[in-house]
Amino acid sequence: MKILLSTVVVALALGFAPARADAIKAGDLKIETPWARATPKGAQVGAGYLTIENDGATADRLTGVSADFAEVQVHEMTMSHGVMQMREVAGGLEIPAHKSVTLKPSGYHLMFMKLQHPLVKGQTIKATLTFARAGQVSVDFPVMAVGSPGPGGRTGAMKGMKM
Ligand SMILES: [Cu+2]
Repeated sequence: MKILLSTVVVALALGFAPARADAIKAGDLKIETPWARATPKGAQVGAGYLTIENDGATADRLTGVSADFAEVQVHEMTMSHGVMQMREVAGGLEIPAHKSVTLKPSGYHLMFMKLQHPLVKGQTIKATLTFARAGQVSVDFPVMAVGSPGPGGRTGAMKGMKM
């Protein structure tokens, strides 16, 4: 019975994930599966996630992100004295040559701060990513449910975490 149930849950999770859109390309970079988490009413912050793949032979760097509904920073999660904390990635997020970097819950994320409106499930938000080499890339982030683990359908390590 347990097995049956979890199969149903997985099927549901897959069924509700957005269709995988074509990757956005910018120079050597490929941006895949952007998504954001819905925020409760009155929340000041939200988070966005995506995968950035570098097909080139030279490292690139995500140096900034802007949006018209919030101030945006690139954050990393760190464990300090047994407590998960987040802080801005100093000097931008490196995307090594021939590697991909995934921003996901409990890891790197885009932090939308001073939200001017809540992030509503089913809507899409836009942000512009600036890379040192690839330049500016406009990305649409579909907003998924508050507790959503994202298009991959798994995180596990999120218990009790808000971001
Ligand atoms: Cu953060």
